[in-house]
Amino acid sequence: MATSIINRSTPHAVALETTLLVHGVPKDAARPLAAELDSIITAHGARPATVGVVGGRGVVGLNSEELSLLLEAPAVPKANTGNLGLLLRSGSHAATTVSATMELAAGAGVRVFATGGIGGVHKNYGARWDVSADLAALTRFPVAVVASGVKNLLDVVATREMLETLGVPVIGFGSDRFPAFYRRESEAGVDGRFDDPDELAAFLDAELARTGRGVLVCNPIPAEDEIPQGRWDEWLLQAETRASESGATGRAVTPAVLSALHQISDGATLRANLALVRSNAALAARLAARIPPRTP
Ligand code: PSU
Ligand code: MN
Repeated sequence: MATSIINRSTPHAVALETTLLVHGVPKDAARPLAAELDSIITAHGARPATVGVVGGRGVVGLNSEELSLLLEAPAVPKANTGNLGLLLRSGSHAATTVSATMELAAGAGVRVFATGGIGGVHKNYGARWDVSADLAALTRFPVAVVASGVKNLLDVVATREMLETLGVPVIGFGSDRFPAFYRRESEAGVDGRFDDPDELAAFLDAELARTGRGVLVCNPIPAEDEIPQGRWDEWLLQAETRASESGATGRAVTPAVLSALHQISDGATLRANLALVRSNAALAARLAARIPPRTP
C-alpha cells in the first residue's frame, strides 16, 4: 500500500498542530491565527509546516485548501498516537494533537514544533488515569516542542513529575521555572536553562540526534500577557463546573473547559492563549533557523 503521508516540509521547518486550531480556539479565531503563525515563522527565518490528516492522509505542510477542509468540516476527530493509524485507515479528516503531530513531523524529518501548551496529567488522574499521550510522545519522537508548559486546568506539578519519570529533558528559555501557560511560573522547575537561542539550537541539534527522543522547551507567556492569579482561580472553577455539566469526558474535556474559560473570562484567556502561541512560534522559528538541515 502506498504511504499515506504527504511531506511538504522544507529545511528549517517549524511544525504546527491542528488540534489547537480546530478544537483549542473559537472557529473565527482559527484562520487568522494560522495566517499569523505562518508570517511570524517566516519573518524569523524558518518555514511553517502545519500538520493534520486530510482524507486519511497525514500531511506535514497543509496547504490552505486542506486547512480550510479541517476548519470547516462539522466534527473533526482529534488524533493522538493511539487513534492516528485508525483515522488514516478510515480515510477520515483529523486534527492532530501534540503527540500525533510529533509522530508525523518526526517521520518527515521536522525537528522543531511550536504549540501553546502540551497535554499533561489531569487533576483527577488518580481516579481515572487521564494522562495525555503527549508526555509519552516526547520519549518517542526526536522533536523539540516549544510550549508554555501546561494549562493549570491540568495538574501542573504532577505533569512536571511525570516528565521527570519519563526522562524527558525539560528546558526553560530565559527562565528557571516550569511555566503554567497563563502564568510565567509554577512551583516546579526545569532541568536546565538557556538564554541564548544560538546555544539552545546547538543543544537541541545535538540532543535530538544523540537520543532520538524529544525535548520540551518551555517558553513562558510574555509578561504583559500574564493573567492575574486571583481571577484565574475563580474562572477555572466556573469553567470546570460548566464542562462537567455539559457531560464532556475523555478527549472532549480539554476543549470543553477551554471554550468555557474563553466565555467566562470575556475573551481574556483567549487573548493570552493567542499571545503565547505567537511567542512560541517566534522562538521555535529562531531555533529552527539555526538548526542545520539534516544530512541523510
Ligand atoms: N493545550 C492547550 N490547547 C490545546 C491543547 C493543549 O492549551 O488545544 C491540545 C493539544 O493539541 C494537545 C491536546 O496535544 O490538547 C492534548 O489533548 P489530550 O489531553 O486529550 O491528550
Ligand atoms: Mn486525556
